[in-house]
Amino acid sequence: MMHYIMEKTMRWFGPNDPVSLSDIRQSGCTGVVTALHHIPVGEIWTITEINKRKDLVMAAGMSWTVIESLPVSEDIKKHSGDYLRHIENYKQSLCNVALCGLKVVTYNFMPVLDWVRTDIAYTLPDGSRALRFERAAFIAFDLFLLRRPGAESDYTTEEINNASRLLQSMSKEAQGTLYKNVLLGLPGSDVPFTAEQVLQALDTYNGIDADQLRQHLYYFLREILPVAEETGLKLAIHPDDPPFPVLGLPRILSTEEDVNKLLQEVPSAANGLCFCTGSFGVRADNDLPGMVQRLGDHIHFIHLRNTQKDKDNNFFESNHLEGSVNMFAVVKELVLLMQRKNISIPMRPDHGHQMLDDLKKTTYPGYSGIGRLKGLAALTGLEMGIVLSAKTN
Ligand code: DNO
Repeated sequence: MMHYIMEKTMRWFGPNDPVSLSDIRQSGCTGVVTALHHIPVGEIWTITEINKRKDLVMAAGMSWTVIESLPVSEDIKKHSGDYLRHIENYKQSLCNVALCGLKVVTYNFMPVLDWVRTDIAYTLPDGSRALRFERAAFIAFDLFLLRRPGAESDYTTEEINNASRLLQSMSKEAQGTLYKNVLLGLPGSDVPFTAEQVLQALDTYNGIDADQLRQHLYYFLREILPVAEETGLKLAIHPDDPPFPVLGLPRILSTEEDVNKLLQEVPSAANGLCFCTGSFGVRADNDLPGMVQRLGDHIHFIHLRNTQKDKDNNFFESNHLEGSVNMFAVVKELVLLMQRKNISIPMRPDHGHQMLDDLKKTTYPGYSGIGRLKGLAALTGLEMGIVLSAKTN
């Protein structure tokens, strides 16, 4: 019997990424996950541009089979402006990437912000740094820095008082850093966004509740899935990160129930998930090993990451094998899934601590080289132990 193992990949942000392809290869990856970030959201990825990127990856001795991400425009999410043209463009991009030999397309349907943390340099006892979400800091941002109209009604009096106390204890500089950190997940956020701009973007979702947003997702998928099916591509939607509503925005992919709704509404083998343990794992009601058992046929790409929660619902990104996610149980189910289906599913260690020499470097938050290498090494060992012990039993 063949023992299938996960295809090891790392995310690469392209030629400007301070982590090089050779760093990624030396980490033990056979594949790279990347995207054409220079192409504006909504426009077509041309065959020339796709092949240019593919050639770079291949010249470094690795393959490119997973895209992260082929972004979905805000217009598509809202059914506004140019959404019909963007959907046609998306279909064309899918045809082009399939022609170039790519297999999996990751995307998300989170309004406005892709991911949210309050601290991107949370120092751990050993001196390394992690990403963190602190609820009181987030509430302080929402109420007192962004000043979102109506935000008070989302929080309890105790939460508001805690947030206010926290803000008062922070220097102006720390408040500025908090403001910047929360908005890092806004695409194109190298440019600082003003509170007015952010409020305006949030305002465009007025009248779009979770049900409406779901309908927009299903519409989009009904349009593009036939193309994915014909070309043999698999679609992998990334869950909400963090998996609960933020800034009054609707969130539609936080739980197993959300995934089930999506799979029932738009049934297709190509309609699947980027199974991100770091995102789903923040909710205690998500049973991750069970989700692998039940949703396995639709897991097309895997992000392995762990988080450590505390009683106040804060969390930080912990070492890959330590934290609230039982990584052994998850990887065991993934191994069983791959063996049952005789396939190898691509995975990447999601994020890593900024540590050792990387403490001196500026990299994309969560995507420094050494921390991810450490995560990959731990996960590879865990997987190998599971595979080998199953073989000898
Ligand atoms: C964050 C990533 C996300 C992910 C997108 C996929 O570290 O996991 O930015 O790439 O949500 O569309």
